[in-house]
Amino acid sequence: MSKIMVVGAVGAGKSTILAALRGNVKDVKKTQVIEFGAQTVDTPGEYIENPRFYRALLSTALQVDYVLFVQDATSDRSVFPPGIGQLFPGYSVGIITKVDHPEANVERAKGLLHHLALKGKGEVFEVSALAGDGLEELKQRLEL
Ligand SMILES: Nc1nc2c(ncn2[C@@H]2O[C@H](COP(=O)(O)OP(=O)(O)OP(=O)(O)O)[C@@H](O)[C@H]2O)c(=O)[nH]1
Ligand SMILES: [Mg+2]
Repeated sequence: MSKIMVVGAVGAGKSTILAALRGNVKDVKKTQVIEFGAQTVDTPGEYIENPRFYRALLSTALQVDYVLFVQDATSDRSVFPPGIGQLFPGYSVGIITKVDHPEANVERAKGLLHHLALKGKGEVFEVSALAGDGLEELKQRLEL
């Protein structure tokens, strides 16, 4: 069993992905603090959006096997600085979420993740936490 941590913009869908991996997406609330679960670490979007909090994210990442960089497919904005994938300890994986959304643009999201320089094989998964697309594959890949 592995441990995963999610980072990404405010409202990107990080908590909803974790809830979907647990099997229940009801009542997902805005994340206020770093939340430690048995196999998961959820982080508030504000932490990656404000360099002042990078240190907290980096030290927390020491405790996990996989860091999931979450990009909202409906957003044309990246909150990740170039090369950040290499800065984080642990294996990094890109996640494009909300692929079910009518305004989703998966190719644009792929482009936005490109400059992170993800570690390892640079794997990117396309998921919908609400519709369920790609979740089973992600679960298997992350050994959850
Ligand atoms: N259509 C669609 N909406 C989604 C999906 N995942 C999340 N959302 C919506 O996006 C909004 C934000 O989701 P959260 O999971 O709370 O986002 P977050 O990244 O945890 O945000 P912070 O806790 O503020 O950092 C919610 O209204 C979700 O219902 C998805 O796969 N598809
Ligand atoms: Mg959250």
